[in-house]
Amino acid sequence: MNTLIIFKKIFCCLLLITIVACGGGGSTDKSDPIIADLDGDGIADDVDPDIDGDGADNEDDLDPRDPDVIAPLLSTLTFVDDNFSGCINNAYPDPADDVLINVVTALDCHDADINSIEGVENLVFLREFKIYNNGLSDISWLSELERLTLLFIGNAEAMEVSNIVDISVLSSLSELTELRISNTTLNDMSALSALAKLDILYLIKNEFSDVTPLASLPELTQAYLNNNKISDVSSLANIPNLNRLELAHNELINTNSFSSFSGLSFLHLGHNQITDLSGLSNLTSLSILSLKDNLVTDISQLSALINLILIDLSDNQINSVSTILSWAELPSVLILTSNPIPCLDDQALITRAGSQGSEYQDATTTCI
Ligand SMILES: [Ca+2]
Ligand SMILES: [Ca+2]
Repeated sequence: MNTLIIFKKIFCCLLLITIVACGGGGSTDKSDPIIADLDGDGIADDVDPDIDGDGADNEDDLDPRDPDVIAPLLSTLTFVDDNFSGCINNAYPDPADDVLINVVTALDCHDADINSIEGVENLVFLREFKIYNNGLSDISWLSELERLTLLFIGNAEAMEVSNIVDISVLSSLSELTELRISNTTLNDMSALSALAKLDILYLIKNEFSDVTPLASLPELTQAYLNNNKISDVSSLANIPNLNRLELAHNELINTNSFSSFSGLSFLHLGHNQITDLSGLSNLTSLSILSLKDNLVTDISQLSALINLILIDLSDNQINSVSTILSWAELPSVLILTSNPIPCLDDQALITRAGSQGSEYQDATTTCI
């Protein structure tokens, strides 16, 4: 056989193998769901930050699998409240340089005389929304904002009470990590039980009494529940990382619910009707404790709380401070104003605070 023909046959064979290998390999990649690569950039979909290759990352893409869809222009949306519209325009001020709504990720529209947030449901990329101190009553427009991680609603304490009476929409905002609801007449927080990522919660000045919905929030570290109608927080004892708990101006009459809160470092129980501190005796992680304005007479149960940096016991009926005098060192700040303690002990504390360089707010005007 002619050597040229043999050479041609071998060459064709090799070429065919190459075509089959390359072509076959490519089509296998695209049809195999395990290594699907929609935009063919060599990065598999499950690890590709921009699956459709349209330049918008998946989390900023209204349809991460359609290269023809990213997000509508902000100028195509309408908002019924001119003041809300004005706040958005102030935040994204150049209408000529129109923006896609995927850049509208944070809005601070507090104190802006806004009565309706209708239209916000289209700002689906919103992650942080501050809309407190306005005239809102209907917050159901938040239901589509699944990316929200931070939300402030309600009014400041000094303002009129908020008209918001229905917060059921919040149960769908499962990405929330920080939520503030203040100065409302709300008394049912059950919508919050679904917010499994909630870390910081302010519910100041409302009418809540039952806090059990918070028991299912494993990430909660800070709860500010001042100015409500709470008398029992025992349901919160199993929240693993709860570190700061504020319950000033509530309806607590004892400290029994606190005996299991061993991880707390900050506890504010001021302005309640507490007489007995026995529930605090093993909270040895506490560094800041306020019992201001209660009905405490005996503080001997605090003897083990040697890690306290600040303790406010002002405006109580404390008649003995021997527990505090037995500590090797005073807290950095000790407040005993307006208590009937022995004047000799008051003087002793003044002297010790002076020598230790700590702050002592004395009981000189009320000591006996
Ligand atoms: Ca890809
Ligand atoms: Ca994309």
